[in-house]
Amino acid sequence: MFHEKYQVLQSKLETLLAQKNEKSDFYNGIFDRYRYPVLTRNHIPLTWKYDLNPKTNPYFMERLGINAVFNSGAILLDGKYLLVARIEGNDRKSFFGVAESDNGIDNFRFWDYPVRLPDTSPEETNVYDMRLTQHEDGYIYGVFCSESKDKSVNDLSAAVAAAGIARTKDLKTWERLPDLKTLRSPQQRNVILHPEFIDGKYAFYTRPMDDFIETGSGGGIGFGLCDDIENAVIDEETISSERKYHTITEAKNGGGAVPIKTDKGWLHIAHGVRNTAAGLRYVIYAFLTDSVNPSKVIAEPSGLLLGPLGDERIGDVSNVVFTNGAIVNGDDIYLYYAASDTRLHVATSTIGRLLDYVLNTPADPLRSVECVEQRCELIRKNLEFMKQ
Ligand code: BGC
Ligand code: BMA
Repeated sequence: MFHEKYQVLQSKLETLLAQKNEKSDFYNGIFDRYRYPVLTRNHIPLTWKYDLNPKTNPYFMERLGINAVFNSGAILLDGKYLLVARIEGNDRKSFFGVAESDNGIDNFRFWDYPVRLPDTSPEETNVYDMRLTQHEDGYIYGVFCSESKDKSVNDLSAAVAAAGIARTKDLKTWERLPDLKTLRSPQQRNVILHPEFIDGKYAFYTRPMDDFIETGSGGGIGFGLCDDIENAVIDEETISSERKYHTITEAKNGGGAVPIKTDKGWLHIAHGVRNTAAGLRYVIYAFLTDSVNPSKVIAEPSGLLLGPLGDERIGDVSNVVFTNGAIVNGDDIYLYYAASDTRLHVATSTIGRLLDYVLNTPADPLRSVECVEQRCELIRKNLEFMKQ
């Protein structure tokens, strides 16, 4: 019985891992969506969940269940598409696991063991949302959220979010560096290391916030420089893409994938959050910054690039899409985005398309009356064009 059960589950897993993905019929000309998620809780190896010895597990029970696989860092390494996914156990603690595919859209398979980050802080309770930066100094950096209990207040749920930094060359052996210190912001989440030196310094996109959830006075996606990555301290954070009233970024925004270098500037794929009666709604948006000064926004299209659609809307934290990784291969872009903190999807596009999108989608005029004018102008041009 035990052996049979194992065979059934293992062959189900192999079928899932061998499943070919295909483009869905979603169309907007900007990117393609795919029929199947690339990673789910069902992609986790059985060895991570079951005790496979019938003597110690006579009922063939899950001993350590997995609840969700989602927000994932991404990198192309030696021709392989590698994702460092956020995996959440049934115990609510997140950790990282590397999944590998040959083509970036299907057959992602987890390596034998999850990532073991050096344990450098007894206070750290949870880690999640790693951004992988292939830096010009030769290392791959993983910058992630490191969460601890806030013991300064008498509230069981009070927490502190900081940016943890680890580095590696192969995603197997990781060296942990001290967390990023931002002297003017008490909390940090969604921090990304820029891939190149700026003025000879390491450059980080930050997300200044006053509180664990609320950004408070934090005006948007921040940017700051530091001299020493082994003791990273940022004094001043300037604001790059701003939060704005009555837009998709009203409540918060934050970096997503590591910015992509193009001949027109740095392409950013980030997230924006607004509040609703049903809780926070997370969407993905894009903008372009200056080639020389990557914090200076030079184009920011109106509204969302990708929002939760259909089944994507439903999950542990519904009405959320979130990205923390993309892979560029030639002109092709693979954007990994998670739906509702539950599973991971891919969307594909090209640098050419996304540059056309950021440069030619009009900016948000911020008021209904002007949005109508903007749309009427499009309609007028179309009707005129169709008459010809
Ligand atoms: C969760 C994150 C979430 C954050 C803010 C953390 O405890 O693990 O998924 O983004 O709280 O709500
Ligand atoms: C955040 C993120 C994500 C998550 C999102 C929605 O603040 O850092 O981990 O996907 O909330 O819960």
